[in-house]
Amino acid sequence: MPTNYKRTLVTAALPYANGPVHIGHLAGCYLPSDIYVRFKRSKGEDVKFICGSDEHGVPITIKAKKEGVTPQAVVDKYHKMMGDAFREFGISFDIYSRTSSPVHHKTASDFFKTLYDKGVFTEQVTEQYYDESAKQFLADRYITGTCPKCGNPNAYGDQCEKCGSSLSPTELIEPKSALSGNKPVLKQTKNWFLPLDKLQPDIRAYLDKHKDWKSNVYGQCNSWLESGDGLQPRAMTRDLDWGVPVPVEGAEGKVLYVWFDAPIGYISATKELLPDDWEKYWKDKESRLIHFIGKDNIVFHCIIFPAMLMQHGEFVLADNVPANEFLNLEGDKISTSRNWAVWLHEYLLDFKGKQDVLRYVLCANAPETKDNDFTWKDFQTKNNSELVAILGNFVNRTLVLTHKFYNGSVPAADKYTKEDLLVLEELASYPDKIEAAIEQFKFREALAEMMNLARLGNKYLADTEPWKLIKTDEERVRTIMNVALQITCNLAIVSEPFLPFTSRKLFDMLNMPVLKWHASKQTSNMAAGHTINKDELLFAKLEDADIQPQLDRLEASKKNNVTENPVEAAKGETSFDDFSKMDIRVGTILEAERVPKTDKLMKLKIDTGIDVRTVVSGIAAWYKPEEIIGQQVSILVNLAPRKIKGIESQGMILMAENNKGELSFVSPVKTGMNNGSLIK
Ligand code: B3M
Ligand code: ZN
Repeated sequence: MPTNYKRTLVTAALPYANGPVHIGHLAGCYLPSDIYVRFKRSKGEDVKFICGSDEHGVPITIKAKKEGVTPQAVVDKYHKMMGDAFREFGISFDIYSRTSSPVHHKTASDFFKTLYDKGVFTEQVTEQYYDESAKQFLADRYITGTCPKCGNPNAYGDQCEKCGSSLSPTELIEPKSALSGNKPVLKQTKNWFLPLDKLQPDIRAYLDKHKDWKSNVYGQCNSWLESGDGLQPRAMTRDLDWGVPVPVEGAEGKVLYVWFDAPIGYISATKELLPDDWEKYWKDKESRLIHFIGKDNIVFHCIIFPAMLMQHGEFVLADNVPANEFLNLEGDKISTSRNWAVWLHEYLLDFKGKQDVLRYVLCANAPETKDNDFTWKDFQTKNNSELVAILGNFVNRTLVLTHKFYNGSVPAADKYTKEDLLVLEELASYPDKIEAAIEQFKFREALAEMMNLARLGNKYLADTEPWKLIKTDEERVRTIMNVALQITCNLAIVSEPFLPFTSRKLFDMLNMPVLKWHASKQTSNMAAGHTINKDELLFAKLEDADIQPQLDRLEASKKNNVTENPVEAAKGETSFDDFSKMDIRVGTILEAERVPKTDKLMKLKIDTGIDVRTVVSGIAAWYKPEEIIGQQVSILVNLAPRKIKGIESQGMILMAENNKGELSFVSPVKTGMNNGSLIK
């Protein structure tokens, strides 16, 4: 970490305004960034915390189409919802802006123009998929198909979510338009590319200066640079109508690539926050830029955005990008479409006033070095046996006894014993331990140290037993309670970055002003004679009945989503005439045998009512020959004959296939449908 910086600009990834915020978002980047910023503020450092909604890109337009509303309506709705959720959870952005703002459009547009005028971009005419019925080019997520790497049938044009490969639309097997379900055609279009291949040496040099980054981040960057042919030129414009218009001639109907404009959103939001002062955070060499993100955003923040900034020339580059891995929920990947998530706005309804409990559990389980799991059982346990039993218990005992013995007035410490001195020494050592962990982005460790301080307090009370001693050595109890109150006060200070609501309550109960970080290195913040306020419980025990509704809700989501694979998109329109050309009949299987040397194929003899014919069908994995003799099936009888494994197949049996790939005959459900009955 550089020591000679004067100010820090902290950004948290701009979430797409296409859905509410869930615990994965919070744990991935908003909570760690908030802890970091709150800590810096407590230290009295100059820090600004920037975020906002990412309101462009295909995720937004797809959502709009699904909901039958305009993209603007989508982003308006979710921008407000996300901003509210962050605020409720104490995520203390200095600004929560949005990329549809005029400041941003101008900033992003100017940025592009600067690079364009410098001749940074290469113009390339490429073939892109085009949906003829929707009359639209199909960027990124508008196109789906089978992943060439892992065979996932629902991969997107830019990425396969199953195996994580980054893809280009033309790599997809059997591409399909997400708009119409039709097979798209290739059509020529001109776009502007950032020549990352040529910029690779500069990016290499930049990364080499940051070997101190988290190993998951540095490692991922390295593999981008070193695998295959290294970096490739990447289009920075798209043929879409939602986004920042490309500000050059001949670019009508094109907008900036969302990953070009979104990170510039950090700059725009800083401008909006500090119209006269923003440049010092972005252009002064003594400013430190830190991006908090999730692991799926690493390449954009560590390679593409820095490359853009370098080409522009005026801006500082990120000094660190502490990306987290993913948080799972009850052993399963969080999924918006399967409603497998804990939504912040719903949590607030069920656990009113318990924002800090979720902050605590998410930080304690933060996916800092590997994917991690959130479970409701663990949530309950951490609440009951850590927050209630350790932190809450220590504070409560201290405050209750202070009221009981001294009417709420802080007793003076008289003579310290050796034991007291050791405790005070240890008390003073915590801030540095916590600080060191936070500065290394090890928030779990920092939180654990904070809790260890509460443990120290508990142990001190358990060892000294002031509630017993009060009968025999009142003098000694004064000192003990003084020490316990000093620990409580310092807990209020060091817990603030993690548990801001609890910290505020603690300061209120102690009747103290909010103290800054440096005070936590002292052991005499509570002056003798100072009167504390009435105590209240910091945390309440959670019963099984409190978390059961959450488990039930997840169980219901599971039932609604029997399979992970969504049902295939509808096919394009067809005409009745086309459909009527198919001659589909009820037939009965007379004979069945497996085709030798194949896994799947069966040779069937079928009575179609018209004739008896041979059909080869790929059902051997699902049916045994002896089971299906006499079975009624549907058969397309006018399909042109085809040779399969040397056997002429004269028709096709209709099968239902579910999204697990299991097959079933489609048979009449009523008896009396004689062979040759028309299916229409
Ligand atoms: N909106 C992706 C995401 O929400 C994207 C981040 C932009 S950060 C500049 O994961
Ligand atoms: Zn894949």
